Amino acid sequence: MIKSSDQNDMKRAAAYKAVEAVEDGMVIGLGTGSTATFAVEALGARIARGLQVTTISSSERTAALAKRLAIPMTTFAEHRRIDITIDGADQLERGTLNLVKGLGGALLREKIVASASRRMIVVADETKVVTKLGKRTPLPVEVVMFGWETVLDRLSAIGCSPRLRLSGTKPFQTDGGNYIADCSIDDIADASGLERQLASIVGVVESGLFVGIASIAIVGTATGVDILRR
Ligand code: A5P
Repeated sequence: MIKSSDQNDMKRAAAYKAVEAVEDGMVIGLGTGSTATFAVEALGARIARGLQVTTISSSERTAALAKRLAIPMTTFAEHRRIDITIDGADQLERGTLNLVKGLGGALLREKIVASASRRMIVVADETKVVTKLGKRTPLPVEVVMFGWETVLDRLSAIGCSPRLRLSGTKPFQTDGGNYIADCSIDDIADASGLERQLASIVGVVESGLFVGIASIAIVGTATGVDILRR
C-alpha cells in the first residue's frame, strides 16, 4: 500500500519534470486533477520568475486556480493550437500510452484541449500505469441530460455496466452541464473500437478513452521519474 504522501510526492515529481518542457512563447493546455494541479503550481512559479506563456484551462476549477496564481489565460478564439498540454490520467497503458481519464469530471474539455495540442504530456504516479486498460477505475462517459436513462440502457447493451455519477443525492453535472455514466469494464481489449462504439450512441457526448493522443508520459516512482513513450 502506497501512502498518500508518497503518492503526492510522485505526482509532484512527474508534474515538475513536465513543466521543464515549457518554453517562452508557448500556449499551454492546463489539465485537471491533483497531478495537473502540481503542474499548474509549478508553471505559476516559473511565470512568477519571468517565463512568458499563455494558457487554456480544461475546467473551471483549473481556470480558477490559474487566475489565483496570476497565470495568463487565453481562449481558442485567440489561439487555435496549443503547444503542450500537461494533464493527469486515471489509467495509463504502458506501450500505447492510451488513457482512461475523467474521474475528475472534466473529460470533455480535457479531450478537446489535448486534441488541439501538438504534444500532450501525461503526468502520473506509478499506481496509474497498467498493462491493459480496464478494471483499475471505471470508464467515465459524458452523456446529455435529456434521456440519460435510455443512453445508459444502450451502454449496458454494448457490455458496459454504467452507473450515473452522483454528487450527494443529485446527478453530478460537468462544466458543460452534462451527466456522467461511470462504466465498469473488466478488460478494454480494443480501445479504438470501443471509442468508436461509444461515439455512435446517440446522447453520448464523449468518453474518457484517450486513444493515440498522449505523446509522452512522465511517471513519478518511488525512486524518481520514468519517461514512457509509445
Ligand atoms: C479529470 O477529469 C481527470 O481526467 C484527471 O486528469 C484524472 O482523474 C487524474 O486525476 P488525478 O491526477 O487527481 O489522479
